[in-house]
Amino acid sequence: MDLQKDLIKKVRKRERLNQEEGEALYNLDLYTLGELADEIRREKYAKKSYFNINRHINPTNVCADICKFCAYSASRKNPNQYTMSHEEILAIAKNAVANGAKELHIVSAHNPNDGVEWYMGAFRKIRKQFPEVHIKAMTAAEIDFLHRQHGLSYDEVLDAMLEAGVDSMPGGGAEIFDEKVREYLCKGKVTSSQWLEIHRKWHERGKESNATMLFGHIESRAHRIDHMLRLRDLQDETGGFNAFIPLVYQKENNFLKVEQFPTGQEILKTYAISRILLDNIPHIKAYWATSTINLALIAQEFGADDLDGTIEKESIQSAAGAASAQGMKLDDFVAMIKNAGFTPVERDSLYNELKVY
Ligand code: V47
Repeated sequence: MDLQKDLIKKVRKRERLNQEEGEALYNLDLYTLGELADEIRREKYAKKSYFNINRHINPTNVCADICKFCAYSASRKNPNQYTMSHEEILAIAKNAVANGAKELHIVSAHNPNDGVEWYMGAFRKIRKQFPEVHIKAMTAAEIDFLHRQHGLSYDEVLDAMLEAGVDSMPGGGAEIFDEKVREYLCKGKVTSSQWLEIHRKWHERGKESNATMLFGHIESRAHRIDHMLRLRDLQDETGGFNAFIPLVYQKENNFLKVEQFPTGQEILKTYAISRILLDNIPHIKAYWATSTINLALIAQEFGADDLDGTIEKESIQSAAGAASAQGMKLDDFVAMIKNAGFTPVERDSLYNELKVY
């Protein structure tokens, strides 16, 4: 009991916690943990909850890599392969911008049939046609794939992205950093140290990115804490991460056999702990596509200050069972945040406030 009291005191004094203390946070009851995370959240953002008007575009599902948790990749359980042409991507972008999207979140599978120019050419054309839109594109996993497939160095891929007009990097491909779990989940894909190296290099170019963590499958609580602390270490060096996004594992149509799924309580604890541990990453995003919108709304009381966005269409998590295929209407989104007692704030991709509702 004394140990728990000491831990609570330490959090209230805003002292940094280590691996062991991070794990011990899970032993606090949900309400105490929520209160601690909420105190930090209020200190930073009061009752504001951020979101943006964005469109997810997933231009191909053909993938050379095999991740057991993935239901989106066409080379596994999904027989419906597709690869969009630049014209198709541009048409989606045009429609999205006309509907008010300020950010295009573009993430692809690792398609061995497409060259570097298929990726970069699409960004360049979007940039030319829609100079105002924020292009958030290319996970570290995709960058590593282009490096492996086409012999480019990470620097060369990152410079090509800059030249093509990419503004920021999404946080995908991080999964779980623990090497053993990672090898079982997605052997052959970008390693943990490579994922961190790529983000470091992007930050060194003065650019920002996000970081995800896929949880609720075969990982332990200790693995989650380890994942967060590796991100905290890099953030100490570069300061380039905007948001941490815990992605709740979706179980349909894939090859990962999971016996026990996290309870709502475990998911909320994980949001709260990330808020407490990641004292140097400004935003904690409850990505409603994987947490469900109801839990994302509650997560606002457990440290989360961001709900991603309206999404419009999404193919990766929805392939694995999430209810995000058609996105969310702006009015509904705003009303739900308000009804939950928070102030919806539309932001741009780098968290400048655009409109307070
Ligand atoms: O890295 C794949 C995940 C990620 C499943 O940066 C799954 O703002 C749950 O990176 N269950 C891609 N998740 C999505 C992503 C993202 C999403 C929202 C916002 C941002 C951001 C980034 O999707 C992959 C992988 O971890 N994923 N399969 C699944 N079955």
